[in-house]
Amino acid sequence: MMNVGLRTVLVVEDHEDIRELLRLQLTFDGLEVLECATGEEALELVQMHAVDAVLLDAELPGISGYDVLAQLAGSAIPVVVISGRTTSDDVVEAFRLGAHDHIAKPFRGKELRARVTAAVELKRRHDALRHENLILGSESRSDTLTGLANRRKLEADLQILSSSARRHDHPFSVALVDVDHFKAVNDTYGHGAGDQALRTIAERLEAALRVEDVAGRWGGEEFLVLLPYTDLEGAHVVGERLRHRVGGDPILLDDGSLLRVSISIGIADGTDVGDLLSRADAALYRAKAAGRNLVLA
Ligand code: GH3
Ligand code: MG
Ligand code: MG
Ligand code: MG
Repeated sequence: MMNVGLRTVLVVEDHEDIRELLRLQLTFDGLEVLECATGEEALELVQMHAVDAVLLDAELPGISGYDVLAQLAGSAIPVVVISGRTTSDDVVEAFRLGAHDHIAKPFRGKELRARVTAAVELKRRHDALRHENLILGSESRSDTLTGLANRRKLEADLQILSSSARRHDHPFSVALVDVDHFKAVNDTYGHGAGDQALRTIAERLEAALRVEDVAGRWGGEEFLVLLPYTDLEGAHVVGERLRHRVGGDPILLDDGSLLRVSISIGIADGTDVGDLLSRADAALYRAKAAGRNLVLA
């Protein structure tokens, strides 16, 4: 996704000789150069290629450099305007339209290269930051073992879904899922196999749900499932489906052994988050006490 190799500059200049000069300057610094003679072509090229900066002639036939600039504003591609019009008003207008920099014609090669390189560097830092934010964003919401929503994400979704259900008067339920005798799995097969089993259980839970449902890891070997538009009766149906999907087929472990697991589920409906969770927890406790592998409200 990120272009970490060659950096690409798009040169937009209608005079062929000047375009040639600009290209030579930029390739000198190891930049990859795309070129075109009109603003129309420029707008097409930035759609088709990963462009890191645009060197844009202000005076173009057809749509003007300033129009191109205005259309690129907000695209995160820095634009360096190069222009024979060098009054303060022209320069100010370029910056007002979102130019990153302005170079007067005739240009000095070394200065031109420094300015374009600075624009490319800005884009590189922007990409790196965006990449970091994407990773941080998903890491702070997902559980590293199973890839499901983590507790923080579940708590946030619980607030959103329950208040939406309250406002629109829709039913809302949760299912608290706990793996039965999971300590024995670790004790018998080792912690690595236990982790593998949790990943498979998570996959099976997710696969058994509707897209609008949210399944997450509440902690340890406990999962919480949020069921929007679902009353207690519906939650019971979902709970039974989860119980069958998770416990139906044995889990194939890396060492070739087959592991059978079962889950107990406590369900509750309502829109008061604290009350909902404590009732689901109490129901789960009763399911355990009643012999496990059960769904109880
Ligand atoms: P039950 O719920 O049926 O009462 O029995 P249990 O054995 O599942 O309950 P308990 O709460 O005593 O133990 C839960 C076990 O889950 C403890 C721990 O070994 C295991 N566990 C919790 N988190 C993880 C994890 O991330 N990886 C692995 N491998 N095991 C975990
Ligand atoms: Mg021109
Ligand atoms: Mg537990
Ligand atoms: Mg358990």
